[in-house]
Amino acid sequence: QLAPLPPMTPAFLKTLNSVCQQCYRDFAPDEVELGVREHILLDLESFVKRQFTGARLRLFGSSKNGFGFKQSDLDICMVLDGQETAEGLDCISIIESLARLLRKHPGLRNILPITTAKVPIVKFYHARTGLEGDISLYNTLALHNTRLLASYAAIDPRVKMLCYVTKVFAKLCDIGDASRGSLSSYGFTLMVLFYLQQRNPPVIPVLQEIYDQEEKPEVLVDGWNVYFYDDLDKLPERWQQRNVESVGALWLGLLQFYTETFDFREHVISIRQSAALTTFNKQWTSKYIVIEDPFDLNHNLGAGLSRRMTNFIMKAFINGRRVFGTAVKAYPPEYTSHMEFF
Ligand code: 3AT
Ligand code: MG
Repeated sequence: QLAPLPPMTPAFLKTLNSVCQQCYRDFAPDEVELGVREHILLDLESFVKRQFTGARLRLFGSSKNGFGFKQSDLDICMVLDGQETAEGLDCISIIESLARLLRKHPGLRNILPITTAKVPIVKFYHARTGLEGDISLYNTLALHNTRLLASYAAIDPRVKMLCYVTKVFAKLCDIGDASRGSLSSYGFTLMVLFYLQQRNPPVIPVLQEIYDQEEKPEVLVDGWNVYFYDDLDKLPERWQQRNVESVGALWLGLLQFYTETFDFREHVISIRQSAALTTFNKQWTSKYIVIEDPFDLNHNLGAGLSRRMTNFIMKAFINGRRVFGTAVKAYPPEYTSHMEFF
């Protein structure tokens, strides 16, 4: 049980709000930086076409979902014209020959094929911009979840701001790197979106539950339904925004939600439906942090977390709640050691 905190003051909330807004301004890439990414993509595509004639490259992840940082990696998916899915393709040998080809590209360094992972990729370093990137094949669900995240980002500016704050928080607390055993950016973004859907009144709707027809349309990709309502111009006819909280209040609310309100043992973090989903229903009771992918319903983003890492993440949230939720000028050092930046 957490100790009660002194009441929040309006002045502190105002400061907190401007810190959150500043975080977005400081870290969001501008038009030029986004253009650079598109430029690299086109250059790589024409280079790859020398050997793979029908190749098409597409950006996904944070270059496209609205929550990118200046230094975020370039997530690229390659598909071949006339080939709908990866079925029948030898992805590993394609990745290996793609790596051999990319080694001849004058602007790239550190080409590294990784063929043992669930999704085989070839990693690269783009020397002129200092950006890292990877190319995967037919990572089609990722293209769709990128589009879903981008739609949520477009509904309300507070979505983006809160996702930036959370990503910065996660990086500073060392809890946001899946390759080192913690949670991916994607996982944290799903946590933010879920919270914004659960807020009363909600800040965002559940796009996968809105449809114009009698029944929910079915758009199958790799066996999963990737349908969601993406006609955002018409969204106001279907869903009215009633939440007027500031980003600062929402950030504090998020820390409170995940430290006080949300029952991790009982419930799944799931952005595809508004009704509660239980860990029991999903048979995902062995993990504490359970995050369901919005499309691949067999995929738990928290599956790779050790007990130790889970504790570390929860402690970061509890510390965050104290730091951002206590209206005093100076914090005792044990609260701030995690987050010198703020
Ligand atoms: P960064 O700004 O790069 O940290 P990101 O959203 O690009 O944030 P990643 O580079 O880790 O995140 O991942 C790129 C995309 O790959 C995001 C999502 O579409 C997909 N993805 C990443 N991790 C998973 C996962 N565990 N399950 C399903 N899709 C994932
Ligand atoms: Mg990325």
